[in-house]
Order: sequence, then structure tokens, then C-alpha cells
Amino acid sequence: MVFMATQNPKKPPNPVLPPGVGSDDSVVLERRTQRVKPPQMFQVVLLNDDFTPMEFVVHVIQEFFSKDRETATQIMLKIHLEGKGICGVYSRDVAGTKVDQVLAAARGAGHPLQCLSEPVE
Ligand code: TYC
Repeated sequence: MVFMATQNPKKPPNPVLPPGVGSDDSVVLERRTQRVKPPQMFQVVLLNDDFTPMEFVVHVIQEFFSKDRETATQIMLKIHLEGKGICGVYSRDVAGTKVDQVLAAARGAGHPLQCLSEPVE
């Protein structure tokens, strides 16, 4: 048996092309200033109090913020004199973990040391 076409052949629908690619395969390059922003960073801050021993704070800064003893002592003294100080700058998750670790160590040792993270700028 022979079948006859009842309609003229149709052009296939236009394919969906990605932006910048023309239907004749030409490519247009667009200049973009910046497509992604760098991620927001968070600084971990220790607060001064009247009860936590200086030596404990130095130990915490060495242990959780990977500072040598001299740098840790300088940061501790800055916090002691100025009320607060930045111990390090990290991604949101890492900063949150540092805060949790510091608070757990402080509470475990019975000290009221306060620690927080805040967006940089
Ligand atoms: N001010 C405390 C003291 O005199 C020492 C201290 C320093 C406590 C830094 C907390 O984040 C702190 N013992």
C-alpha cells in the first residue's frame, strides 16, 4: 500500500539556542563586568570580660585560630584593653564552627568568655 502526504512538509520549529548563539551558528560575545561576587566573609570576634583568665584566652586563640603564642598574646591584650578583637576571618560555616568550638571550650572550663561572628564590612 502507498501512503500519500496530505500536507506540505513543514519546517521544523526553531531550536532553542543559548543566549549569544545566533540561528546561523554565529556567536556573539558579550562583555560582562563580573558574573559572581566573592562570598561574604565572617570575622570571629572575642569579647572582653572580667573573669576569663588571660592565659585561657591565649590558649583558645592559639588552639582554634592557629596563631603562635606571641600573636595570640597580642590579640588577647588588644581585647583586654579595647573590649573586643578579631581572631580570624572565614566563610560563614567555618566562622560559625569556630564560635561553637570557642564557646564549648570556655563553658567546659567554666569561663564566661563570649565569642561571635559577624559579616566583614
Ligand atoms: N579581662 C580578662 C582578665 O583580666 C582577660 C580577657 C582577655 C578576658 C580577653 C576575655 O576575650 C578576653 N582576666
